[in-house]
Amino acid sequence: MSVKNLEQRLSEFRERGYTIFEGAYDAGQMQAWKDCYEDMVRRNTPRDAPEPRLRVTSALEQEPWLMLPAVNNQAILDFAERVMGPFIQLDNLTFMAFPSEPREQAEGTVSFWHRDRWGWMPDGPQYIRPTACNAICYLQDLTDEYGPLRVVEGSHRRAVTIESEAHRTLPHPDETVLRVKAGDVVFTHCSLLHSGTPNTSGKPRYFFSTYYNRVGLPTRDNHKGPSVQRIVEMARARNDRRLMRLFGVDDAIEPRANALFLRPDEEMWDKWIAEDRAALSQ
Ligand SMILES: O=C(O)CCC(=O)C(=O)O
Repeated sequence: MSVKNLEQRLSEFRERGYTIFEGAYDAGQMQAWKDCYEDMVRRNTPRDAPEPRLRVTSALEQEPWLMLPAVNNQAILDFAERVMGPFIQLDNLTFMAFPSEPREQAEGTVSFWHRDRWGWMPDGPQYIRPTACNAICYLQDLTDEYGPLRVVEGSHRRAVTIESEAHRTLPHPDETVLRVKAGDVVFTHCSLLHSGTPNTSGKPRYFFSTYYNRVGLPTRDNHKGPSVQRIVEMARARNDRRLMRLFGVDDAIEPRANALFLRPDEEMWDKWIAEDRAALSQ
């Protein structure tokens, strides 16, 4: 795990719109996820579907104990709270293996440029705290063959536009190409312009996206299913407010949402984070 401290990361994130947690997951954990993928696809695909559904959504409801580490990573949640305050909720966990594409077809293209859900087109250079963040992890080294992640650094604070439909799938003149390692997590601001790259490796390109938004917003994953509710009950038994909040259960939301805002937000966040920690029973 990278030794960067929270403040260093925060200033990097504010500047560039992302930060990388190196080695967030080890080989054993990643292998366990990969081993389960085919079966999750099978369960995720309706009987009458013409093709398997490769994009596994609500992965946590299918495999709660296997997938929980992908959403409840303490280093990433500590940082997310630094960025958005103690309001972090899971919007969606997507687990997917992108199939390989013919090289001739993919040559010189990117997947598609976009900002993420709840993002916006910046209209000034100031840093605005995100309403949502994406924690993206790849389960193999992102070589040129597997398809690196591309970002336009600072595009969460600059009105970087994509001029035409055709430009959506072309490399960007200001892009930075991130050839991250297996198990690294790229944590992005929702307004950072980014794109994947087609996979031409001949093998599946495993990836997951843990998308966090601000508690109170709607979530794409349904957290009311029996498996996720078992996690919530376990969290309740320990009074683990942060874990319960991930699934939309936040007993402190009313006073914190209506806190009068007479002191800097970070000061109030620190106090609330300390309260949440103190409330946790061992
Ligand atoms: O496939 C990739 O590398 C990028 C994924 C992505 O753009 C996203 O999760 O929003």
